[in-house]
Amino acid sequence: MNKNISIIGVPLDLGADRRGVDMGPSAIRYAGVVARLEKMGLNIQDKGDIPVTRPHTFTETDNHKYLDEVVEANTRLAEAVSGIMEEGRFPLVLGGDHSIALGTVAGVAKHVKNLGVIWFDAHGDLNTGETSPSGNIHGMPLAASLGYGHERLVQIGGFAPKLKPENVVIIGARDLDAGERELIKRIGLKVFTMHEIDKLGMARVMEEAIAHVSRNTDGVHLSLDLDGLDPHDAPGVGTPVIGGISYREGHVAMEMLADADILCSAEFVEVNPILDRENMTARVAVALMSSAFGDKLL
Ligand code: EXY
Ligand code: MN
Ligand code: MN
Ligand code: MN
Repeated sequence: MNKNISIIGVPLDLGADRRGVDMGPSAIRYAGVVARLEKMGLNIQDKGDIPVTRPHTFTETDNHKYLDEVVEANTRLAEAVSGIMEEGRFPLVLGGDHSIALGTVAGVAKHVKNLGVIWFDAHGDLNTGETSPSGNIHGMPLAASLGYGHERLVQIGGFAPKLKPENVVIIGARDLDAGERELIKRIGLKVFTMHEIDKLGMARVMEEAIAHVSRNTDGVHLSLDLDGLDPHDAPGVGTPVIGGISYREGHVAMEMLADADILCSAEFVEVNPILDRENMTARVAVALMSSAFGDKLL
């Protein structure tokens, strides 16, 4: 596993149209991410935050809120992530709302021919402007990375699509919109909903998920939305959905990813300290990261 990690924060909340998630990177740093990972013997470089333009007024383009600003921030992020990959380091991106996956995946996919993705989330993030009930771009990044949706989102980083459906799995889904279900069926996307996690257990789900994303790929990106966890364990998120992944299930999932040694990049998103209790969600994010990078209990 790559022991050289570059951290980059993205203080973006415009994709969620919900204030507070822009403070996610600060909350995660405050929770001690650098010290925790350094203690594990990893080489950590914190590259600071991507600049995000604050709009003066609300804008909406074809059911996409703040399209210009989200595209601009993600274009910058894609370049920064691509630069980290070029240096042979592992990009660890701190969100920010989940629209930042547009830039992270673009930057990583530029360097990894067949990129696998594990998408931990209560949601599918598979909407387009046509299907989105909210116009919030954080509900669209997986669709756009697969080549579906607004051309400006699909083309971030200057190429498309970034992902093939057979190289992607979603884990933890329990709130999918009608248009998202339709797309999942149409393109045959592998989704482990909470039903499969309850029935098979997280360990078996991860075995299957890891086999699926590593079969025909050259590296795997982990996109972890903290709302994939149960709101009891991760309350500081803007779109909580009850009945989610437990803290322990999250840990065994991360430990199995570390053992499989397939990750080339990761992002932890949707941490909103305003909605949190005692920075618990940021602390959970840091704990999950350490497990994903191979920290062991014994
Ligand atoms: N599916 C809903 C929408 O598109 O508006 C909710 C999306 C929430 C997205 C979150 C962060 O993963
Ligand atoms: Mn999400
Ligand atoms: Mn979500
Ligand atoms: Mn359960």
